[in-house]
Amino acid sequence: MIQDTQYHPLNPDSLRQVLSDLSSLAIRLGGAPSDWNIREVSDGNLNSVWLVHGPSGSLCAKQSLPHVRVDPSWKMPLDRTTFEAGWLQAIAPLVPDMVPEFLHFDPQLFLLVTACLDDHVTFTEALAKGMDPAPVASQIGRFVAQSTFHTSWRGGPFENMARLEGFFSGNTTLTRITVDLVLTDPYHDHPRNHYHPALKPLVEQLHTDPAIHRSVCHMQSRFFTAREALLHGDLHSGSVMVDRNGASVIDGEFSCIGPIGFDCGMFVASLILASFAAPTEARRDQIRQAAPIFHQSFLKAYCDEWLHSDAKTDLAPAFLTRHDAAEIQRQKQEECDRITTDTAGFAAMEIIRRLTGYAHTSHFDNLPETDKGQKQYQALSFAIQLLSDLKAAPENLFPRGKTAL
Ligand code: SR1
Ligand code: MG
Repeated sequence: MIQDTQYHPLNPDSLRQVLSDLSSLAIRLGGAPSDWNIREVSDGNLNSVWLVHGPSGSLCAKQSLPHVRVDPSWKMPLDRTTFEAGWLQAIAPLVPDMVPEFLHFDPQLFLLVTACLDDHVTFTEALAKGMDPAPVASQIGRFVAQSTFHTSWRGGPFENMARLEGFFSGNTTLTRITVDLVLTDPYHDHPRNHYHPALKPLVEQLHTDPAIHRSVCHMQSRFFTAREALLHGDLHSGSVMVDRNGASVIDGEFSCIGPIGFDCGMFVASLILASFAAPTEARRDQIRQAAPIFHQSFLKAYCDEWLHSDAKTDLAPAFLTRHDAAEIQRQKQEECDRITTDTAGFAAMEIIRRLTGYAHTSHFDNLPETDKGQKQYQALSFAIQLLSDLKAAPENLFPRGKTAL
């Protein structure tokens, strides 16, 4: 049992002291502690984050607070950085070029230290500045495929999965937030919900329409019972840092075991939201096209792993299927279809909660008020259409005729 007794929220002075006592980090930064520039850059909902620069190197320090950072009255246990550290260490060997390097974790201070992604911005910010989203979408498709395949029943012996389940099932604090904020609150009146007044008729539909509630129950059941792989758990565009060389995924504090389509759906939802918020039709189409690009990249990388990975697995081991190419194809198709349907359902729910729940997207922030209402209405209508008919949702989300692939 981890004791919280030595915990205290850090400030730049106390962080400087903590870092100076850790020789490998002090050497990385170089010079004397007084030479280090420590800048607080917390902008997520939950934690404190600092970037530290010294004469010879840099790092990023992230500490849990005993409450939600943006709402100190919302008290919260500290263990989220423990799970973020566990997630980073579990997936870094699988996608080493797509996550920041793990440097240190202090379980008493709940302090996680990683490499600093100097000169990166969030994918949200890059989208707002007009970046072509296709290369990042393609890269994140590979990221989700590689990080989930190798932490799934198919990517290793069942003992690996048992170990991951044992650890990440403990992340009940942040999984509770996902369960409430993403999977439940938007479908009834809840004091945390808020939305643009133009969305009122659609919100009433979300609260009362039996077809929507049936789909919500189905997606909730997928989330709880489809124990497929280790997920990032919060893969929106703010969890992806980009520079001109590519993308790095951060913020794995919501990591949990669940359906692979959950991570896919979170990312696709960010693209769909950004496309509806786009200032011109051309830009809207460009961002919209990145959703099928992500999806195709995911499917290709996932199937490549399936065919070429030499992982020892207890799920359909090669000797059961190697003489029957059609059977392999059938199994792959079935699994890809299931992930794609989950992707569409969870994407719809993520779009809905980012417009009507507690934690909104910033994609629409800079639009004039009337535009904002109108564009959010279009985005929400699209998500409601997806969720109302889950069978048709994959084709509506990734129309075959319109894909650039
Ligand atoms: C109280 S936390 C609200 C949201 O912020 C995080 O980034 C997750 O998306 C969570 O749902
Ligand atoms: Mg985050």
